[in-house]
Amino acid sequence: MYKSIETILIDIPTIRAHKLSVATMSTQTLVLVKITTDDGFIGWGEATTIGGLNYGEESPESVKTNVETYFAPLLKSVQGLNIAQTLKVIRKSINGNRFAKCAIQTALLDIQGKRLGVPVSELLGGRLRDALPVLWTLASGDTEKDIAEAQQLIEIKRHNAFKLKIGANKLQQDVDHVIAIKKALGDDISIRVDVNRAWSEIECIKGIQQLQDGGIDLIEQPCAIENTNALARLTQRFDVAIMADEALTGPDSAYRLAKQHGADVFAVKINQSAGLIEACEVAKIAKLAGIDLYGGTMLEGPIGTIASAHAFATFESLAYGTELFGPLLLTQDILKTPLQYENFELKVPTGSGLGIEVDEDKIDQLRRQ
Ligand code: MUC
Ligand code: MG
Repeated sequence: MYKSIETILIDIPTIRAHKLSVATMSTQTLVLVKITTDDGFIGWGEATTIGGLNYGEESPESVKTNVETYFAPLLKSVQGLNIAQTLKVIRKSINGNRFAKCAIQTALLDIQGKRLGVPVSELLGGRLRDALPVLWTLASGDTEKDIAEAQQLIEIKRHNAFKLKIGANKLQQDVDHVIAIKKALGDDISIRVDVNRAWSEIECIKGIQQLQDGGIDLIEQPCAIENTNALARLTQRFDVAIMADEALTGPDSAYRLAKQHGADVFAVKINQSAGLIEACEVAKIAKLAGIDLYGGTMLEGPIGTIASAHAFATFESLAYGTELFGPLLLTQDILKTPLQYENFELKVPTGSGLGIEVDEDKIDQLRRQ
């Protein structure tokens, strides 16, 4: 069935330093998984982390090692199982490793889509839209540079909503930076912030009050991952929407958060959820609990980004749009035809599988030796 499972690390410089509270990125490492079947199908998957182990508990190197040491032999050992049965074997045999699981599942869905001649979105229940709104993250660390960057992106109709990464500086400095950008860009432009869990609960109360008064639309993961009670209290306290990001690690945590209405919005991510199927389950839990949705990113390259797009295209409502801009932050592409970003949206491919063509020569040039 599965003839080979190859894992490739690629380090690609970013177009500028990308500053988060947990790390400053100047390169992004893509972990590409290529699965080849006996009957000649090839499927691609991808995992990315942010700043090595700064963001989550998997690193590009751990994903590569664990895919090669544990996932690959397991996949080679399953004979005649369908994709659902194969994923069940993986879930049963391997704990954690959500990012590695996502990369493998993406490649299996790519193969299945190609085999059946349908896009991956159709394997996930069917797409409800062919394009997704995409925001841009301003994270140069400099207010004037961020304003100029945003104005240029509005001008060329690439993005009209922006997320600001804060939490690395003193609270008041960060809040003033956000309000200055909001004032410069005006009422028509949606501004959101991502604190990446940097604030204590008391800092959250002080900061969010000012951001709410300043017209900011969304506050992402302001406090610690484990402190879901604080996230729930902030959700009850403020009118501005509070979003869970790092606190969401798949359907189980989504269910626990939803039970206490611990957020107004869920940032759904395929890597954090352990796969596209699980990301769709997170979305379903949110829908049942009356929680809005946002399509998140782990700053994936084109493969993980388009896999996310196939999943998000099936969501009934996507009230806060997506942040599927990962490939645009990178200086090099690994596709033969780049993804299509136009009119503030990303097009979801209509070809079978992921609907993209990977440039293997480019990958060979870029792969880590
Ligand atoms: C995160 O926490 O949302 C997504 C966009 C970005 O700039 O960083 C990521 C991670
Ligand atoms: Mg976030």
